[in-house]
Amino acid sequence: MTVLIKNGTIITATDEFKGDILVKDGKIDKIGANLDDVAEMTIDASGKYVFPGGIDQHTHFNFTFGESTCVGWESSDAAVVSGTTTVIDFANQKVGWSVKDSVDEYLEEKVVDKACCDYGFHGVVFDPNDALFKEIERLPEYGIPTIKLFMAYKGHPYHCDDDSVLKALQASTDAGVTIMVHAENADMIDVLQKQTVNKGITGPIGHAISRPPVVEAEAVHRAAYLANLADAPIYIVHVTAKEAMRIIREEYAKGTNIFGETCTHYLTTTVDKLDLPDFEGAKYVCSPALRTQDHLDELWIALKKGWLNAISSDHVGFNWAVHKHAGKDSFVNIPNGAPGLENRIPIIWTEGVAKGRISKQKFVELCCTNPAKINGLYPQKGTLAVGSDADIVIFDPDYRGIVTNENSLHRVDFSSYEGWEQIGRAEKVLLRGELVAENGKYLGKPGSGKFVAGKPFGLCYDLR
Ligand code: DUC
Ligand code: ZN
Ligand code: ZN
Repeated sequence: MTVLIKNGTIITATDEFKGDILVKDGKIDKIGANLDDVAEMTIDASGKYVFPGGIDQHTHFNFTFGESTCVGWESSDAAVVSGTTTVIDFANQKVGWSVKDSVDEYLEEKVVDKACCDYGFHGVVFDPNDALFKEIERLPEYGIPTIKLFMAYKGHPYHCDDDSVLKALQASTDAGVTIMVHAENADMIDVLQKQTVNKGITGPIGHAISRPPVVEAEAVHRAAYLANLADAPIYIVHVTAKEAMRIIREEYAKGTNIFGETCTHYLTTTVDKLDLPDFEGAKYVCSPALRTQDHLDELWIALKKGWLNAISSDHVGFNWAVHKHAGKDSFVNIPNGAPGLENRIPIIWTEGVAKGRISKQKFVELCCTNPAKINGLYPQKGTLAVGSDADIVIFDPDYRGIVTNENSLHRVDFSSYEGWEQIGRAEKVLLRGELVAENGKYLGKPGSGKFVAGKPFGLCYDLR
């Protein structure tokens, strides 16, 4: 299949120019001015921006919290219609299993015949034993160069103590595996949760009260020390607090190989949502907790300055009517996480680019290029270059709409952005040269998404 995209304004992480793109056999074959090749499909992109397919490197399909399991890969068309063509999902290690076997089973049972976008995985440690630390050295052979450990969640099977984080970091260095951590102090949270409940605060706001910024900042600092001791890079997922971000900035300036991302909701949604009446606040229970506006403002600056390196969705599709109500009597039991896979590209464009907080190039860097680098997928993914996969978004900046759950594809019973104005949208989306979405409609075939193997130490590409 050949596709010629004519007259668009091409945006990459570094450039902006008018030009044409020729796609051949799923790859970008040519980029230039006035290309006159004959193609099977020609797309006129006049007045549109043309940028690389988005990479959402932080999603949780089929995530289990307590008794609740959230929506899975059948909803991955929601990524594609919004302009995300690759998703890196967290695949949990099963207790007593290797990461490889856990991922293989997950892939076979939940992913292969459903995926609408290309995909990769981060392992998630559930069973930190010697076999696991040994296995970390082999993960790149399986195309999985990243693994996450939870410093939070005392008493949960996936909680990891410092000894596990340190051993994982030590195992990672020579192998080129990037250790990702959910950085919150588990003991502080445990104490504060009990004290908050004892004071009679059991509604969703208790979640934020028991997870103040210091809980995050302390764990980020500790993670940095552990990484230095192991002489390994470390990646902090979902940074929310300005204090935590400042530690990343300062540690990096001192020479620590520390990187971090934030997420759509931490840039756009404030903690007061947790106080909404009638248990509506439960929709916004995610960890770390939402923050006040001053944190949001500083996170935008951090992105602009390169102190944080990517924007992910941290998508978790728990529904409100059933899953979130597991915590009706105590916020402690509200499943953590919020949907956002379908909103990341349009909301970051709206709130970031259209409102002048970041440039178009920064948008591409944070939502496409850096996630590809971090996960060892660059330059196959995350950029528009000759030889790269033809994952391409043709974006209409003049579109205006209102986000509604009714018009969403994510198969969750609410949208975190209900009623928000949306500026711009993905008019057409190509995945490896195939037109897979147009004006919010998915045109592809579930199961057509392919696994993309990550190369070791994506982070070694210079992110700053
Ligand atoms: N951490 C995540 O990254 N996602 C959902 C819940 C959590 O604690
Ligand atoms: Zn987490
Ligand atoms: Zn997450």
